[in-house]
Amino acid sequence: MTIRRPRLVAITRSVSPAFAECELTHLTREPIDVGLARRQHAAYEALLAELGCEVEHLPEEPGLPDSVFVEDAAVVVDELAVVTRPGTESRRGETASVAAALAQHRPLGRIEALATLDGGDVLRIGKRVFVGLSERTNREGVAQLAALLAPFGYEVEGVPLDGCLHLKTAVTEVAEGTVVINPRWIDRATFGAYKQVEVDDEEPFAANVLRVASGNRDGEVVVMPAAFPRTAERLAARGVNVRTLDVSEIAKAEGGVTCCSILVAGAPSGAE
Ligand code: CIR
Repeated sequence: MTIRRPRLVAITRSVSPAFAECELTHLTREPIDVGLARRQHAAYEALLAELGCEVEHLPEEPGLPDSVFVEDAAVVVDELAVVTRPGTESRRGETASVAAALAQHRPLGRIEALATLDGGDVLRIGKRVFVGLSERTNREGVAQLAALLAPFGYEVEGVPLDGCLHLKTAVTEVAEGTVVINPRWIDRATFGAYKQVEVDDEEPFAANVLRVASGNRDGEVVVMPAAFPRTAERLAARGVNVRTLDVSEIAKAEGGVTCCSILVAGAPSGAE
């Protein structure tokens, strides 16, 4: 029998040798073991592959410390990929190679100066697109994204946040209609239309989880850092299929599990 599975491409890039010089906004700099970060990142890619993603690994960028965080360079919906203009100067060089990779999968749109927008600030839930008004993303960035996505029926809204780097540091979708949220950084009322699972008080960074729906035998899986077992337990109690990874070195760079990939859903592929 032929089973037709939806393709799910995961665009990734290895940890730069300059990773220890990453940008930091809310965290204090701690020594980063770049070798360990690379092994943790390789395990992340291996897990995505195991979950049924086709991993498209971009070449390393030795001069761009934060280039492993590909999520910030683009926003992808079914109809379009929007190449961002990252809010920090040191990261603007990351977008060209990501755009070239995405051009194989989607028509491209672009956020233009003087707008700024980091992909980590963009949370799409169905046709609603929430955009964090963070230190990286300005109102012009929200307006340009809204104009690019409006023809496809997406409603884009700017959302204030406080105390964390990106919107998706504070909230992500874990299952259809359910978010995991840290209400200290974001107003819960903004997400009042969804069921909410709060992070454990001792795990403020646990709201950044990666939902992978690749249609493989495990069904839908939520990937999250192993450092947050209490929140993982809360999600598992709701029936979420959680897989954890040790990403300690990536966390020291203020990154999480969504930041290290861009998931691009594709047409069904003939399989088995
Ligand atoms: C930065 O400050 O830009 C990086 N050190 C961390 C970016 C993390 N990206 C993300 O949450 N989407």
